[in-house]
Amino acid sequence: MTQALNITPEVAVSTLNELIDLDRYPIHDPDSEVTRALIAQCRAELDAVGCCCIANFVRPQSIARMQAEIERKRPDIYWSQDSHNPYMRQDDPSLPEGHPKRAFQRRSSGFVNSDILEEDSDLRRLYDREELLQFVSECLGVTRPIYRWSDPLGCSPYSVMDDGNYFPWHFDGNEFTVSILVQQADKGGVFEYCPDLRTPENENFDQVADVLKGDCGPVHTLDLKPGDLQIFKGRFSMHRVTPVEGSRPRYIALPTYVYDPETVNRPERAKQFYGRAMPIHYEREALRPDTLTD
Ligand SMILES: O=C(O)CCC(=O)C(=O)O
Ligand SMILES: [Fe+2]
Repeated sequence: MTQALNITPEVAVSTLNELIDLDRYPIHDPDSEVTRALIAQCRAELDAVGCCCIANFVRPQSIARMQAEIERKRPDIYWSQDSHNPYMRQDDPSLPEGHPKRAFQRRSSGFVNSDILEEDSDLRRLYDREELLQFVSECLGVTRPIYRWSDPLGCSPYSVMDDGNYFPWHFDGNEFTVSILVQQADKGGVFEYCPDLRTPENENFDQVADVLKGDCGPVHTLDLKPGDLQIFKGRFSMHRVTPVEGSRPRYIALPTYVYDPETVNRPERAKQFYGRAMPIHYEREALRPDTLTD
């Protein structure tokens, strides 16, 4: 944690300023006019399209350090291929064909899991900052506190997609994700999402099925650039990343936040994405954030 006893407020701000462009986005000063206006704008975007984007939020030097960290971690990336329905659950043959729980798409992608981030990783330092948590919480306009996620593998990983990789339509296991693009692919690797396609009360299976069949009606596209910060309600807005093409891979940092700090991914999802399930995933399997399918 940054606000350790021996760190002065000035040092805390200057270390945050190494990561975030505080000149343009002074989130360490939540009451400043600039920050208040920024929060209002993010809330309006989130209300309108379930997602907001802040250009050049993370400094280019910090993005360059994240990119170098991912390159150093290449040998430790967990690469996987799997077929998924949007809920990352197994097939349910009792349901009719055409039900979205029965619609599987092929994924291939890699993760630098959160537990192997380097000690002085810029992503780790960013995720640890109280100021970012508070800022994200304000932007979301939540009425109850949000927390960093307890999932040791999935709480703040880098997602890596090489030539040919695809990340199909799905809902997340956690409520909120902050995405920071670290490197853009030559071609493809575009983030597409359907704002609030389901709510905690309504799975909206019919419209989910339509999107899987190719209905572009509810689909929005986000043109992220390196350093941009996106806040996104991944548990309610179905999303995907289109196939990456070309020799330059797509790298993105995914720090995540939840309402219930105790929940973690189901063991099934932890194995699919991060290569293993740990005791915490089994111990907390029954603890779900809501009654939605995942
Ligand atoms: O790579 C992205 O932009 C999103 C990845 C994603 O949806 C996920 O990891 O759940
Ligand atoms: Fe996701």
